[in-house]
Amino acid sequence: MAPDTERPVSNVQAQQKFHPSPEFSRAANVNDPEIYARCNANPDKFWEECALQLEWMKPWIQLSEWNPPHAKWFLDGKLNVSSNCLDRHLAGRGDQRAIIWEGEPGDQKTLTYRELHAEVCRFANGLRRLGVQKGDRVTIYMPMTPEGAIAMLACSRIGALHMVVFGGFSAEALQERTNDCGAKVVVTADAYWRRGNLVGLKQIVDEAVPHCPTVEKVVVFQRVGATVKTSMVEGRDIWWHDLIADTSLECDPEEMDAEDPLFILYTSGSTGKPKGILHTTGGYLTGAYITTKLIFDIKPEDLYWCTADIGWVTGHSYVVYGPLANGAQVFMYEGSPDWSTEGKPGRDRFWDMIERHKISILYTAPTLIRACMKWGEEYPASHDLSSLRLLGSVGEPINPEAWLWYHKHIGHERCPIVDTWWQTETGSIMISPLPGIVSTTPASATKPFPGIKAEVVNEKGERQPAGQKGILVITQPWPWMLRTIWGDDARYVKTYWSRFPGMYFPGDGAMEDEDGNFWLLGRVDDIMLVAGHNISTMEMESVLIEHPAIAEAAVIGKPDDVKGQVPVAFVIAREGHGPKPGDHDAIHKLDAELKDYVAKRLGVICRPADVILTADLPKTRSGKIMRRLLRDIAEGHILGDTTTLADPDVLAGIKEKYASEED
Ligand code: 6R9
Repeated sequence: MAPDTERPVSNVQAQQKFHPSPEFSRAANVNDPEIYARCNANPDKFWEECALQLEWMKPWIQLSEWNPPHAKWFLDGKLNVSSNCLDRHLAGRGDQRAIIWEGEPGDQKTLTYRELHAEVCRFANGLRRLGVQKGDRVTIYMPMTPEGAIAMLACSRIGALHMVVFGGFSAEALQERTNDCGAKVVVTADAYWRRGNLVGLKQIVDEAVPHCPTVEKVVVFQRVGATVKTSMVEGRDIWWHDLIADTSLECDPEEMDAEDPLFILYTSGSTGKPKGILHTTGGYLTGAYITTKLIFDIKPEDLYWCTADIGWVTGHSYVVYGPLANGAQVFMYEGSPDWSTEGKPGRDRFWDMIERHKISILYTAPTLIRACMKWGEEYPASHDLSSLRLLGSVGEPINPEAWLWYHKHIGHERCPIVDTWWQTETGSIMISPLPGIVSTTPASATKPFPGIKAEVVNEKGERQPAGQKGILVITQPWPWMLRTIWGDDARYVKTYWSRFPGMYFPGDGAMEDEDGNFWLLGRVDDIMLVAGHNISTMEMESVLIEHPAIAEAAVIGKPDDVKGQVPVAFVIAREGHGPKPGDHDAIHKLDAELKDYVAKRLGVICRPADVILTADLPKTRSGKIMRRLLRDIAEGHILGDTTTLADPDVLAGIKEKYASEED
């Protein structure tokens, strides 16, 4: 049998190439393919060119210093992130829209650059009034409203580090993160709207803060108002509007060193407590700025929408810092994709907003695309999506089927798709097409960004030949890399730099093909070893969702005495295509059909031992499937840490299903 590592990553369709149209290429921010050769030959020169497009209060004296695994960039350079995102644009586009926001109930708000600048200055003055100083930490626990971005920018203006906690996280998660970074102030809101319900953020803060000894003040933005009862703790809590009531519309930006910390953002690993990823000022902003400009091809006339919450790194780099550093018009939405402005379930909310606001660039996640596939194409089809010109994907490997659906039903075969691979730790995008010059293949994130050096290696750290699967590494430091883990530098060294000394280890499997395109294969721990063959769960999932009855799939390896591991597939049927609940004949027929189908497509070795039809899958709140928990179910273990699950109830349902359907 041929070594499994030579099997193609995906299927027939995956080999299809999609080229940007000549019109797109001609007008693109990058249309010279030479950029790769030029920047890869001399990355330092490129980083300097990128950073020089920002506004520096004082130039750097040395580009970088590398004491493995610690890097510094733009040494002694001084700048301020908020003035790069705001003040810099006032003369040229002060009256242009900066943020266009829609709340879930349909309320709207627009801020021009001048207005956003004033709001940021007022809030920054308010924070200073509360005693927040350069170097202090501020927890931001906010809904998706412009005030979340305002709070982040205000921190960066006065040199405080923000630590944003996703608004869907629990009091416990909020408390743990706040204590780990020792935040002095918590910024929150009374509540926000989600699927027609009010989520009381302030209540959650009230549960957490008594256990956070470093927190002195809580600032509360009034998003909802009288409909929700909000109790304020005397001496500790202050309304946002009271705090800024008589503050000045100007606030001098703090002169920050390029290496001064900008923010901490916690990312949960599969084991251990969350890691406080630390990013600094100069390198991070350079990355967010230049990747947004070149990958999203941002132009002043675009209306750009990244659907991520500001609680994730994607929200940091591609809702707030990257687009605003480019002076772009940014769209923000508060609520759920399946809720209408009339307060009823409505699965076309995204497409409705794209049509009404004439959004031209959409950046979202495979999990959302797969949900829309499951709902059916009639929802996007009932809207005019002709304003769209570029689509992006992030967060997980995008299965070819989902890529093609996105291309056809959202992009109408006209919009290039940028599949962007990166991490909280990398700060900004690392592998992605440049849409005007790179032809795409479904499910390949294509090429490392100019100047970024990525490779695929084997267990020993030796470079894998083209077409062979292995482990992704970044072989040279880059300006927007994390600097450390807050309070735990030893863990930084161990997690990212010890597996292969001198190389950054992101923890993802990958393959590089003959054309130098990268295929991301999921987390390294999501690789199964079936009878000695490496099988990526992602590959099997992609094949499963190509079956007409299947909308989503998660595959895990279950221990097996003979084969080491055998694949188990958890699948969700497409609406209207799957067997009716209780129709055991139909369920058995589909089960057998799916097993044969996978065996035929990928080889008998990949034939799932069990197929479990389920209504839902356990996902993190950012939409990543938690295969670890499915593994626990299949192995009959006590479930591991479930605190980052979006909906813990999902597990009980799957457990029951698993017990009843296992052969
Ligand atoms: C930006 C973000 C990082 C992990 C990463 C990888 C997965 C993200 C991906 C992708 C394949 C893509 N990931 N984008 N895998 N293709 N385009 O998601 O950051 O939340 O830190 O997650 O997400 O496994 O290692 P973060």
